[in-house]
Amino acid sequence: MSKSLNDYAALLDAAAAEGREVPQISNDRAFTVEEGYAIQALSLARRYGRGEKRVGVKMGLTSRAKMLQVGVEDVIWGRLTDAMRVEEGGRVSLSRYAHPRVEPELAFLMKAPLAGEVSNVEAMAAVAAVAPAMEIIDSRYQNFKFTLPDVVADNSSSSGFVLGNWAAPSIEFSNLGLVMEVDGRPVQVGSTAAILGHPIRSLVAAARMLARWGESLKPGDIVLAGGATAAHPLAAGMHIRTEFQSLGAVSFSVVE
Ligand code: OOG
Ligand code: MG
Repeated sequence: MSKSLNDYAALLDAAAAEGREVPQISNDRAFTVEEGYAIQALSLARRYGRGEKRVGVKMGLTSRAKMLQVGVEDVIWGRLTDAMRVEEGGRVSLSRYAHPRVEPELAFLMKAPLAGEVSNVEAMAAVAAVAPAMEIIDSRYQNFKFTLPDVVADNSSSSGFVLGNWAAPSIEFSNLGLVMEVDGRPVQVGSTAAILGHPIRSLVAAARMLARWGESLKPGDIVLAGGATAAHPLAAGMHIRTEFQSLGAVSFSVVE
């Protein structure tokens, strides 16, 4: 008998909880992006059932560099929970992950609800603050390889995030230079402009895409706009720091 969507959700949830790899669902059977989002919702329901709280969403594949790195060319989204939050300047343990990578992102903090078709101006008006951020992504699939429905089912590879200090949204954040360093050596250099030409477009896309799934952005939600550069693999002993023009820096260390 073939597996149900809930069976795949259970499989991916267990893989994420234990930091291990599973085969791609698309090796098993053909499935749609819609089914991918259904699996994601079922898998996150398991996390909420264990007491984790939804704190926002992450947008993915909003830059060319990211699309090229993983070979998927559609904007995607996933859910963030409180358990994924890494304290600024804190430590992450590799044992929690299968093959983690880190990427520089911009984060939004919402002050008003946002849902459906909205303009850039309407999206801006719903933002309380912006912050420099990094996302730790960890595909649960072998070799970090997946199709669009696969990655969507896997909560869009989401597994951790770290936020720097919040700044007023009146700061011009459309084209801020950023440098991501490992142990003081630059490994990625870019700009927030790589995120859909302007990161606010990622928030507009979030409002539209969530609405399709009966979800919406709420006051207090965090929204990660998507990686501005390709992601960098993590290894034990690394100190990762990203400095953003005007916004300051965000950092963490990696331990065994
Ligand atoms: C998919 C998630 C993409 C981003 O910021 O573009 C993403 C992946 O790269 O595994 O988080
Ligand atoms: Mg990301």
